[in-house]
Amino acid sequence: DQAPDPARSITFPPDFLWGTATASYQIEGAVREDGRTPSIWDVYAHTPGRVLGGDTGDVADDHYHRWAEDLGILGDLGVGAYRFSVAWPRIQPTGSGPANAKGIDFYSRLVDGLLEKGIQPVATLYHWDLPQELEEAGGWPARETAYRFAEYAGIVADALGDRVRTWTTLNEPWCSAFLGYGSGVHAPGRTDHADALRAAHHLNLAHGLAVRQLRDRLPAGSQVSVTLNLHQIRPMTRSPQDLDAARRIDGTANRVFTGPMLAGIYPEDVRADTAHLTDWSFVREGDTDIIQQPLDFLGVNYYSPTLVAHDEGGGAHNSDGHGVSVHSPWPAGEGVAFQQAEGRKTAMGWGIDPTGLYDLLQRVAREHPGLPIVITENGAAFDDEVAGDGRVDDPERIDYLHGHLSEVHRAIASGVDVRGYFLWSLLDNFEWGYGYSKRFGAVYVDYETQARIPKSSARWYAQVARTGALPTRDALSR
Ligand code: PNW
Repeated sequence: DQAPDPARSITFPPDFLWGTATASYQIEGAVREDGRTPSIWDVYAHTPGRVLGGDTGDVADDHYHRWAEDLGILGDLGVGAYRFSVAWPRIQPTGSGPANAKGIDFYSRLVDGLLEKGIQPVATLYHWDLPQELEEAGGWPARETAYRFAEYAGIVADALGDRVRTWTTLNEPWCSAFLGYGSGVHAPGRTDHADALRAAHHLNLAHGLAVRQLRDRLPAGSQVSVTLNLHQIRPMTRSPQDLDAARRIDGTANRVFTGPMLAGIYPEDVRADTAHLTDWSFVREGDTDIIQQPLDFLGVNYYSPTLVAHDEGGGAHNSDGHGVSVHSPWPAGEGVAFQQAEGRKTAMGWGIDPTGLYDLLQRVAREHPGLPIVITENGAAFDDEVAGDGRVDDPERIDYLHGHLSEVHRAIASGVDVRGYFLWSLLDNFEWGYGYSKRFGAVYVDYETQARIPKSSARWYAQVARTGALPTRDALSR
């Protein structure tokens, strides 16, 4: 590769961390091996009608067996970091008790392999694969699950803490609570808004308890974080009704997590907007002190903005903010209509708007000064195909990444402390309710042969990661 022409590129800070991300259930397969028990996603995916095409994570990318090959691909990409998640049912098959050594061994090998290649491991403790046994004991609406999670966090910290420097407790607790227990489009597929709010609180509590466990066990200099899919909410107009719709959605999308985690409070308006569902007595004295733990950075996942308007009809619009579902995930969503953006969309139907990422970063920096940010996921699904010559050309993905990275750069230039960026995802994988129909990878996976084919976006991203420089749009089109 040629050195970037400074006139035709914008440069990121020299210590900016470039990475890619995956999650255990989406790539590993090997669901019955080495003592692993079913998670809520195994049960959900095996329930007819839940996942598109009846797809399951039984085999996925077979990464559990092909991890060494996948490390080779990561090495070729030249990224400085790799974000993966640890499958709780591999570590504690019943959701409590002693560690399963074979489960630990898998992640231990993976971490050693990353370090050998000079790639920094970034471990997420929970990317949605709750041991089914814990769901049967009540799942996240049950307080006990938070204590079980803290115990599990301690086990993983003891096993990997000597080598993993960067930790994330939860990935996107909004999805776990409101898609899992509210709209039911994610596992375990329950649909009760009061339960979803209880789940949100117990996920918050689990985070706080786990941070304490990590701080007690990890060596000094370790970094501890949480990843939120903060919604960049855009009211359709500045009318008081649209602004109020945006405020209410912001409450259960964002502030029900950032409030207790970063400020030690549940916002009054969120409690008031959901008072018809619950009296919030599940929040016990002292809980918010546990939840509010100092963090080394905030992980932010961003894909698309959320456009909301007051709905004149007053009826609940059943949407997840990106697509339509039968039950609404929004406990305070009565009278709110979700709109689709004009213009280009990804294969998920999500509008492409890189300025949403800029606005979101500005908001986090304004409301939480001094808290560094890492973009732990950003990326897009497109209808990638293998051409006759065996190549996968994905110019739309390059354009998507280019647009979003330009906005990250603009945010950094304006003073926002963004420390890193992780492309979702390294590999095409099991895209939850959409099964294998949506491809987010920089690397194409042939699900018949398990062949990995780096897409043109992988080569493009490798150059960006290696040089720390983003070609200008002008250079991109030449
Ligand atoms: C995130 N929504 O999921 C997850 O962290 C990844 O595992 C996933 O593959 C990726 O984004 C792409 O979807 C989300 O409905 C799923 O708002 C659904 C929503 C948001 C994020």
